[in-house]
Amino acid sequence: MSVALGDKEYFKGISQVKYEGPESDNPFAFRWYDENRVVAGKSLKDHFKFSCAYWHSFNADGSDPFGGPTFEFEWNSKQDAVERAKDKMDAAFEFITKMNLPYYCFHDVDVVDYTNDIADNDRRLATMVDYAKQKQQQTGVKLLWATANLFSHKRFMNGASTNPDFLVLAHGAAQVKAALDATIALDGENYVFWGGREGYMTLLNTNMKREQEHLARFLHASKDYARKNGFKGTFFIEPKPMEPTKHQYDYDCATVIGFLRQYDLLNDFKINIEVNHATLAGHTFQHELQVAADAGVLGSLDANRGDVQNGWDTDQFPNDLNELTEAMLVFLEAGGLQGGGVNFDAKIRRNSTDPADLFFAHIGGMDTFARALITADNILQKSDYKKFRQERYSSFDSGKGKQFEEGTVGLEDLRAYAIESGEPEVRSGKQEYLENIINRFI
Ligand code: XLS
Ligand code: NI
Ligand code: NI
Repeated sequence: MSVALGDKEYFKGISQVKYEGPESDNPFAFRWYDENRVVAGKSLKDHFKFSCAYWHSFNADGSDPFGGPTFEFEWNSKQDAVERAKDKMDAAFEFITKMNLPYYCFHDVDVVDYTNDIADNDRRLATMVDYAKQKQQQTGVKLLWATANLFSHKRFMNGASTNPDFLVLAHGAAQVKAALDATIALDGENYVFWGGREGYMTLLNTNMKREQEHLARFLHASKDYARKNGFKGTFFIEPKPMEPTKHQYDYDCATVIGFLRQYDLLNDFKINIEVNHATLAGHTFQHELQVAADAGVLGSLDANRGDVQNGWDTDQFPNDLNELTEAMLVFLEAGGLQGGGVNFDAKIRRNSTDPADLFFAHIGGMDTFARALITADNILQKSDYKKFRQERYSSFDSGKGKQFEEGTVGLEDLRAYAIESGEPEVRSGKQEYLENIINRFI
C-alpha cells in the first residue's frame, strides 16, 4: 500500500508503519502484526481485515460532558462543508495508508456535515462518495461497512425506527437509504445497524411490542431496498445494552439472535460484536463471541476495551492480551468472521493530544490482536486445551449419554440410569490450570 497524500500532509514526520519484529524499539513499528504471516492457514491481514473508524479518529475532538475540544484538527478550517469534508478525507486516507489499514468504516455524518435538508444531505454525501471512490482506487483501501447515524440529531431523541412518531422514522429511513446507496457505490462489504436510541428510557411512555415490530419492519425495508439495488454484503446488528438509551432493544447477542429469528431476518443479518458493549451487558467479550459463533452469526468485531473500574463505554484501544487471547481461541475455533473484520471503534484519551498518539493507539491495538491470535493458535496446536475440553464431555460420546444427545432417552430412562450407575465422581473443572496455559503461551 502506498501512502496517499492530498494537497497537504497532516501527519508530518510520520512515515508508513512497518513490521519490525518483537525486538524493535521503534515506537512507530509493528512488533507482532506482520500482515503476511500465516496463522492457521490464513494471513494476519485476511484474518483481521483491520479497519479505521472515521468517527473516533477524525471527528471526535476530545470533548466530554465536562469540557470542550482538546484536539485541534487542521482539516476543519474551511467554511464550506464539502470542502472541509474533502480535507478531512485527505487526512483520513493519509492516516489509513500510513497505518497500513486495509479498511475503513463510517457513519454518513462522519464524512460530511448534515443539515435538515434531506435532498441537500444526499447531494453532499454523493459528492463525498465520488471523492472516496477515487481515494479507494488510488490506495486499494476498502470499505468494511458504513452506517447511518440515527442517534445524534435531536429528532432521534426518542429513537429512530422505534420512535413513537412515524415522521421521525421516515427521516431515519431517508438517511439509511442514502447510506445504503453510498455503501453500494463504494463496494462496501457490509452495512451496520447500531440502534443507540432504539430502546426506551421509561416503560411509562413506551409500547415496547409496537416499537420492536417497527424496528423489524424498518430492517426488512432497508434490506429489501439494498438487495434490490445490488447489495450482496451482510447486514450487521451491533448489540449494546444501554447508553445513550436506558434500555436498548439490541441488548446483547442472545437477545439479537432471538429478535432476528422471530422476525425472519437470520438469512441476511449477522452480528457485529463490540468488546466494551459486551462488558457493559455484564458479559465477557469471549462470551458474546461464543454465543454468536454457536448461532452461526459471528459477523464482525468492534475492537476496543472498557475500564474495569467503571462500567461505561470508554472505547479505549485494546491492549489486554489475556482478554484477547481468550477471545481469539473462540475466534479461531469458530473459523473466523463471516464477512466482517476488526474495526477499531476506539478513541484516544482526551489528553492524548499529539497526532502521533493516534498511531500509537492503532499500533498497540493491531499488535495486541496479532499477538493474541498467534498465542491462541499455539494453545490450540501445542497444549492439551482442546483435549481437556473434549474429554470433559466424553460421557456424552457413547452409551446412554450419546443416546440422550440424539434425543432418544426419556426422563424415566435417565432415572433408571442414575440408580444403576450410582453417585457421579467429583471431577475438577481445572480453571486455574487452564488459565496458566494461557499465560504460559503468552
Ligand atoms: C456506539 C457504537 C457505534 C457503532 C456505530 O457505542 O459502538 O460507534 O459502532 O454506530
Ligand atoms: Ni461500535
Ligand atoms: Ni460503542
